Amino acid sequence: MLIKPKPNGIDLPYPSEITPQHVYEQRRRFIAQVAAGAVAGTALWEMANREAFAQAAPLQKLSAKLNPAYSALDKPTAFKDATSYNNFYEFGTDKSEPAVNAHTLKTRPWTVSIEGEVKKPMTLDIDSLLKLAPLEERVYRLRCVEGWSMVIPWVGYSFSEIIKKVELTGNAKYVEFTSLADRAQMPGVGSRVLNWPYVEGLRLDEANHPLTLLTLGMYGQTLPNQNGAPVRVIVPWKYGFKSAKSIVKIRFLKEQPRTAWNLAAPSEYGFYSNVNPQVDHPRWSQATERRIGEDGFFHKKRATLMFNGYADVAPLYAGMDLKKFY
Ligand SMILES: Nc1nc2c(c(=O)[nH]1)N[C@H]1C(S)=C(S)[C@@H](COP(=O)(O)O)O[C@H]1N2
Ligand SMILES: [Mo]
Repeated sequence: MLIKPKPNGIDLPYPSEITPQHVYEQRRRFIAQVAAGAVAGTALWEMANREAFAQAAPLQKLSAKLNPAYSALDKPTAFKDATSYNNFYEFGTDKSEPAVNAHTLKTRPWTVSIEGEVKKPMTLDIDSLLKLAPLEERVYRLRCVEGWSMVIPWVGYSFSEIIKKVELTGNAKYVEFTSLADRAQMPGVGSRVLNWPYVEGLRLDEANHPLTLLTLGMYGQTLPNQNGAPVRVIVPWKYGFKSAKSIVKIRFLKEQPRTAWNLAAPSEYGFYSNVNPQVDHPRWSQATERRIGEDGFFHKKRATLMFNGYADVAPLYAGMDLKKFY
């Protein structure tokens, strides 16, 4: 077998090169479940997962043209991994729970209300959002603050298209994204881990940056519920939690919005939350990460890149102390 030099400096072969894919995927899941103390539940969980997909509204094909200028060359994460290892606390705090629980989310009809400092407030349904601008496919890295990452071919268009459409007043300096919080559809909304609804926000220039993606699909189809159907935002140079799922309201504001994670733990989660290997989380290092499906459980982690590798955004933060504005 050919051993290639590794782009991340790891000189051991990836588990994917020494073991057939289905075997190492199985093994990885097994190890994760041993760690979680849930081995006996493996087969049951697999079944529940398949069943949940069968119960959710079927995904629809979306035609989107790949935007190579905005696509990472990294190998995309397997669809199965991207849809079964999720953070979506409205459906439970365990990584496996959203895949099993999110079939109760009703994604049509669905509207997004756009309000605040705009000249043309409007409520758009999903069909209008799908038609608002040409759909592009963009392969983005997404890095969670917990130290793992994935590579996902998203479908959508720059959020700046929305900004153009609603025409801002001169007072708009920030944007706030609000996720649905409906206890009837979302079992996790009964818990007190976060103040519901889930709220996130960006500075206006961040929201206007072409990389910020109004996201309506992934892997050539509409979003699976566990990934934030029917519409979410993806901000690839920030930690995953900035990328709010299942959005029902977008508000343009004069003042910086309070965000759900910042309210929950202000010393741990700031407003900016740019991926930055030099600024540690108070409880762990952010210097390295594990790529889901590639870097095995006992594998040396790969280095995290400044702004998750999206160096284009650096001018947005010129002159700012990124330790202070974490
Ligand atoms: N509404 C809502 N949005 C959310 C979250 C959440 O719990 N609720 N989790 C965030 C976190 S921590 C991450 S890492 C990403 C995960 O997105 P993915 O499951 O599509 O990979 O979604 C983010 N968006
Ligand atoms: Mo995350």
